[in-house]
Parts: sequence; C-alpha cells; structure tokens
Amino acid sequence: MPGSAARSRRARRARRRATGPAEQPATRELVSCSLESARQGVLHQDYGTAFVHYLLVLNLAPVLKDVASESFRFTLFKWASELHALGRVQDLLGCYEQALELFPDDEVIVNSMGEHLFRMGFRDEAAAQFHKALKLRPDFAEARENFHRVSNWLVERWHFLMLNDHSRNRLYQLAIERAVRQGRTTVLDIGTGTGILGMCAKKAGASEVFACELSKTMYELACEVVQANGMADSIQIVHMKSLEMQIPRDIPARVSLVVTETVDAGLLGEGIVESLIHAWKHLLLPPPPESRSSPSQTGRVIPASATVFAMAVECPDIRRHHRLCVSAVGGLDLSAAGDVCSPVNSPVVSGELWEPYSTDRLSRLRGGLTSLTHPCRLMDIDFNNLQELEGLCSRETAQVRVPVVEDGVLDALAMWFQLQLDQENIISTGPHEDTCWEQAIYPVQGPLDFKVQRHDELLVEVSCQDTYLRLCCVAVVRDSQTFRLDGAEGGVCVASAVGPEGELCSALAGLHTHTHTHTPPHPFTLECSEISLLNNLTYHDSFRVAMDTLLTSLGSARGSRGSEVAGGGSSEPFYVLDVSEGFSVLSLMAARAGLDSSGSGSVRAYSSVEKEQHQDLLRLLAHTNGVEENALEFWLTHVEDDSTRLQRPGSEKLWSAIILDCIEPCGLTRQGLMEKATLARCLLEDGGRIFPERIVVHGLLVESDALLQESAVQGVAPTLGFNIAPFINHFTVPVHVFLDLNTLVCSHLSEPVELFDLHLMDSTANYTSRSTRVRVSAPGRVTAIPFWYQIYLDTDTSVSTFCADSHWKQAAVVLQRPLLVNTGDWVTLSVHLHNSSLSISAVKEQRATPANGPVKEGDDDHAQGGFNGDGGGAC
Ligand code: 44T
Repeated sequence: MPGSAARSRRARRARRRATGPAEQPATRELVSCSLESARQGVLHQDYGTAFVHYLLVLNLAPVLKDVASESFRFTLFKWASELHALGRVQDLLGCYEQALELFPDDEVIVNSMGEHLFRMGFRDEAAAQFHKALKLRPDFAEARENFHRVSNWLVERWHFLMLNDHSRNRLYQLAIERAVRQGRTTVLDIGTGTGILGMCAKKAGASEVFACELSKTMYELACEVVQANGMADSIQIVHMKSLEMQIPRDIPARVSLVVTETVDAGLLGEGIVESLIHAWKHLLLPPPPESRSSPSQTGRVIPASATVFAMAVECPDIRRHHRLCVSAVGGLDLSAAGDVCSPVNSPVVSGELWEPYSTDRLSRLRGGLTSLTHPCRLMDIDFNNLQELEGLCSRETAQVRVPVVEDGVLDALAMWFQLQLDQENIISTGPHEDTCWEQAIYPVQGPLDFKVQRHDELLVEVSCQDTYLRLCCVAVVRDSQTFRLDGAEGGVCVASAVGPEGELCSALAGLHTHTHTHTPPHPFTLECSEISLLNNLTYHDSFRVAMDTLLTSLGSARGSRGSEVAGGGSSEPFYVLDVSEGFSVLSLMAARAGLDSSGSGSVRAYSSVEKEQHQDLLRLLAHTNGVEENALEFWLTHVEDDSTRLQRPGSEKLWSAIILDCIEPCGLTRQGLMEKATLARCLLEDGGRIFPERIVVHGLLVESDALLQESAVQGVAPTLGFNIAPFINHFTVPVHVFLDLNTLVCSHLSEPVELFDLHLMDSTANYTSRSTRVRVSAPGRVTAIPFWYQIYLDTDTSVSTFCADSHWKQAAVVLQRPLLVNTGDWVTLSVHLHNSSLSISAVKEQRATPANGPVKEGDDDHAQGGFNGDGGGAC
C-alpha cells in the first residue's frame, strides 16, 4: 500500500501539539466555527470542505467524537466516492488514513477502506482491512462477505486441493527424507505456500532450511504455520521471488537441496525453468560430477525431472468455449465473424501474455471426450541439468509426429506430465490418476467440418516460450501429403485434389480463404465465456421471441394511440438498451428484429460493448445483416455511475426495453443487480420492459466430497504431522463458483426446489427473506447446496442457467459441517437478500418434535454464503 503517509502524519501530530488543549477559548471558538462549516459543507454537498473541517474539529476536540462520528463517516464516504470518481487515489487513501487515526477501531471505516483498496487492485491490503474489520466486529456481514470475496483471490482454491492430496504430500515427504538422509541438509523451498515442504525438510533432519514465497498473503500464512509448528527459529522465510534472492543477503550460503512444487497444470507456467536456472547459477551448490562426491558439497533439485505427455481429443465442451460453432443466432447471420478465437488460442492478443492453455479435469468435461490419438510422450526435462534448462528456453521448436487412432474433429491437445521427484517417487497428473491435478488443454483452431481420420498423422510442435510450454498441432499428414493447420506458407494443397484429400483440402482451404470484404487481418478474440455465450442458441432464440413479443405489443399500443391522436402509425423508433457485460449481440438482434417486424416500427439499439475490437465485430455483423449504421450505437462506455449509464441521451425520452445482464458466467448474480433494475424501471416508456423481468433461484441438497476438498483442508488429522489446516482454513469461502453441476461428482439427496424470486419488473413483489422446506430423498451427508437460475424474459419465455448448452456455470454453498440426513427428513433452506446479494443457510428440522419448529444443530450447521459476483470471473 502507498506508504506516503508517515511524513504528513508526523506533521499533523506536531501541529496538534502546537495547537494546545481544546479547553483554550481560542481553540473552543475555532472548534465551534469549524463544526458549523463542516455542517454547512454537508448541507451543500461540499464534502471536501466538510471533511477538512471535521478533521480539524475532531483533532482539536476529541470529546466530540461520539456525537460527530455518524456525520463524519457520512462525509468521509461521500468525499471518498467523489475522489474515486476523479481518480484521486492518493488523496482518497490519505483521507482514510486520517480518518483511521481518529477512529482506529471503527469497523465500518476499516471495511470501507478495504473496499476502495480492493477496487484499486491492492488485494492483500484490502484483505488485511476486511480481516481487521471482522476482528473488531465478528458479526459484521459486509466485512465477512468482502473477506470471502478477496480470499478467493488471495489464496487460490488449489492450495486446499493440494493439501488434501495425501498421496502427493507423502511422495514429496519421502523424496525429501531420502535426500536429507543422503546428506543434503541445507535446503531451500522455492514457493513454499503454507510452508509444508520446508517443514518436511526440517522434520527429516535438515540442519538449515530456507524458504521463499512471492505472494504476501501466502508468505504471512507460512510464517504463522511455521511458528505454530515450533519451527519459527529453524526455518527462515523470505517474502520474495526466488529470482531476487541473493547470497549472503537472503541466505548465508549455497544450499545442497532445492525443493519446489512451483508447477502448474501446464508444468512450466509458474516459471520453474527460469527459477531453477537462477537457482543453479546463484543459490545451489554445483551438481555432482560424474565421479561420486559428497552430497553435502553438491546440489540437487526435487523434482529431479518431468516427462510431458499429450493426446489429441474431440470434445464438444472444449469446442464451444474456443470456437464459434453456429452460423446464426437469434435471427442474426454470424458467418462474417470468421474464425473467432479465444485468448488461449489467439495468434495475437494486443500486448497481453496469455497462458496458451486452459485447464480442466478431462474426466469432468461435459459430454465427455473421444481420444483421437494414444497418449504420446512429448519430451523429458531434467531439472538437475542447467545446460538442458538453458537450452529449453533458446532451443528450436521440436516437432513430434502423433498417429491418429480414431476418426473425429480435432478440438484440442490435452497435456499432462509425470514429476519424477527422485528415482523412487513419482507423481503423475494424468487424466486417469486419482489426483487433485487438472490437465492443460491447448485448443486447436480449424474448420469445424473437417475430421481427422485413422492413419492420419498429426504434426505437433513443442516449444518453450515466455515461460510456457507451447503445444501446437501445425499440420495433418494424410497419405504422405502434409496439410498445414497454422496457415504457414506452402501448406494448403492444390484445389484439384479429389477423394479424402480433396475433402481435407477444401476444408483447409476454406480456413484460409475467409476473404470477406471486412475481415480484419487477425481473427476476432473473445473470452471463452463470450464464445460459449454466442454458441448458446437457446439463450438467443428466447431473447428473439421475447423481443418480438414486446415490439409487437408496443407497436399495437402505439398504433391505437396514434390512431386516436393523429390517425396513423407512429414513426418514432423503439429504443433498446443492452447493458450486458462483455460481448453481446442482443442489441443487434433487437435492431434486426425492428427490420423484420413489419409495421411495428424500427429499433434504435444501444450497445454498451466497450472494447474497440468488439465494437468492430458488431458493426461488421450489423452491416452483413442489413442493419443500418444509425440503428446501432455504442455509448455508455467509461461511465462509472449507473444512473448516468442508464439515462438515455435526450433524457426526456424513455427506453422501450433495457436488457440487464443478471448472472455472471461463474454462476452468481451480478453485483448491484436489484439497484440497477430499480433505476431501469424508472426509465422505461409506457409498456416498456426490463429483460429479464424475473429470476427464480433453484437449488438442491447434495453430498459431494469433491467440493469439500476444494474448500478447506479436511479432517482433524494433521497434514503430514503438521498443524496447517486451521490457518489456511481461515481462507475458506462458503460459496463455490464455476461448478459444472452436470459433471460434479456428487449424489443428490433431494429433488431440486425453488428457493427465491427476484422481481426486476415488479418491485412490489420483492421480499428479503424466504424459507423453503426440502424433503430428503436419500440418506447421506448434505455437504453442499448447488444453485442455479431460471431467467424469465417475460411470463412465457425463460432460459435456465443449468441446461445443456448453457454458457453459465453453477455455484454452490458448501457446508463445512455436513448435515447428516435420512430419507424423509426435512431441511429448511433460508435465503436472504441484502444489497442485491443472496445468502443461504440450511437447517435440519428435528424429527421427534416437529411442533418445536426448526432447530439449529450447532453453529456451522447453517451455511452462510453471500452469492454475488465481483465482476472478476474468468474462463
Ligand atoms: N496449481 C495447480 C498450481 N511461487 C500450483 O506464489 C493442482 C490447479 C492446480 N515463490 C487444480 C489443481 C491443481 N519464487 O504460492 C505459490 C506461488 C509461489 C514462487 C517464490 C518463485 N519463483 C515462485 C513461483 C511460484 O509458489 C507457490 C506454489 S506455485 C504452485 C502452483 C493442485 N488447479
């Protein structure tokens, strides 16, 4: 956090001392004048002036703190939001620092400062504020919700998975014990996380253990854990990236063993090659020469090496997230969009460094997959060989031929690896292993109507670029002819080819000859969730139906009004606003619907799509769909304030329809949704609508160990004998997002039930709490309540966020203390709405005494979970 405050704080203290006690008459006079100025400031909404005067008053006369605290807070929040809008970040933080000097224990100010820090991207600092606010008042719901939100960012969920993976923990422990036994007793743990591997080394008898961790939150957590395990004096942890470590500043001398698990699903994405090159050059003793020398005088790395495997797959679920699979949606022809691609397989993304793969568990992909090749060993990497590591970064791309064994659409290369920790202990992240690991998925771009065939060969290029391992299927070899998939020179075959080659040829030629007049030099890039949204036919078709219905009804209403007034139809267009986040074609669909609905009038569509490339794509689609330029406008971009965003230009005019984007792809309602709906309602013309008009939340009871594993370190047994769980479990969040309920390993303990209604059109129908009784249909442990939404565009048209081609994932409240239930039991699910955020709790009803009503079985038997998005969802 900006640490500029110390000097001004000293100056303020000095000023305060010089001013003298508040009892002096001159001071009293000043205090009362200033207090009056502060009040006037508030009255005239001059919050900057008011804030300065309040500061003066409360510094001079602290006795007034009690009476003035409310107005002071109000002034602070108002002034802070003005400073925020003006981008005066330093001033804003300065105000909060001054406020906290006066009210260091005011949890509301502390929490609010955290919210500003979070918005500015200072996540660690924000977390510290939320944590502090919670310590000050443990039942402070907003601070708790904020803490959960930031926890998701700070402590990634895989930390829980890794700590719950006993076999992985044990294998690392065995390898470390072996190395220490052999005499490698000075150890550095790179990327220590919770400190577990460093503690293993110490416990195994290492004489000196050092550790580094680049995440501040994880570093602090590691310090806490190491202390709690009585090793604070024997493990020295530094908060830095290993690449910045120096001898003797950070560690006294070179070590004989580096242990690290800085590997992601794509093996190299956490920068292990770079870290180990640096470690070999600066932190490790030299490797053992051919002739055996004492292990204490030489260096070694755990893991010793890795072997990379890959196979080609056909998988509709991967396809719909990375390629445009439909040629039209909701009456719009999309063919002009060309080869839309996701950032993951985009050839160029302006200046940004994207991981060239996404990650998922192959076994959990919706609809399964078909293996088109056998798993193929692509490369070996020796982490104990500096020359090899250096060569990897500079080495030319390696090419591997992989035989196709099954016919199918080539959607992706899936990759995993084996980590040889040492000669005896091996971890595999393969799809058939029972581990916590996901696999890396490299989507392949190519024509959708083209299938690879048995006896084809794939040419796969393997390289190491920007710390990532890149796999690219560059060509298909069929009957000794090579057909390039990457558009490289000399690849596309002659047009006269016939038979199977002809088919392949024309498909590939099609890939490279998308020469629409407007096609840009590079394909359009959309987020995976935006591509799967475009592929969601049901969603767009439903909108089309609802939009047509609305335009027809508005048209006929106007017609009858027009005939009363002027004796004819109205030429005033319908104004439709789409405030969807990210890329959306709904505005264009509305404009297009205006063209189709003869007689009902034309539509002026307003899109809030922000990115230039997205606007270009919409303009292009407008053009190819016959929508005139002036029928589609872009605006509302860069406006923070919703009330301004929703106001139509020429504000006496009103909207015929406002399309709100209610549910984030991760499965949560958008923040501020109900407030936005309230604003939107006031801006509608007579008979106008908000889309959707209503959202119904559904949920069910399930038993799922998989979800528990991701949410907290399970069980009471210490992890490898260490006390870690209580510390990391502090970052447990009650709501899980981005679930795929279709493939989640779980058993259903009840039928789905309706849990809550959100009325966006009819404010009078809204309520804040609702309880629903759910009958248990199978015995088990209720560990989670997954939930999803039925989105009603109007009374007759709805879409579910839990359907086959949904671009939405689902979310679930996870109960850390499961409810033990039997068939026929009743569980009461209570949902509460607060600030557009829903929270859910589950209580088992006691069987024997139904007359007593629901009984809570201890504190944690009710799940507390705010489920509301934070806008940070990613594919
Ligand atoms: N997750 C895999 C990736 N670090 C593991 O800050 C497997 C994902 C995964 N510290 C599901 C399942 C799984 N110097 O805390 C992190 C990171 C830190 C460093 C100091 C460095 N050079 C680095 C590099 C990274 O190391 C810790 C572990 S990284 C492990 C990544 C369970 N989804």
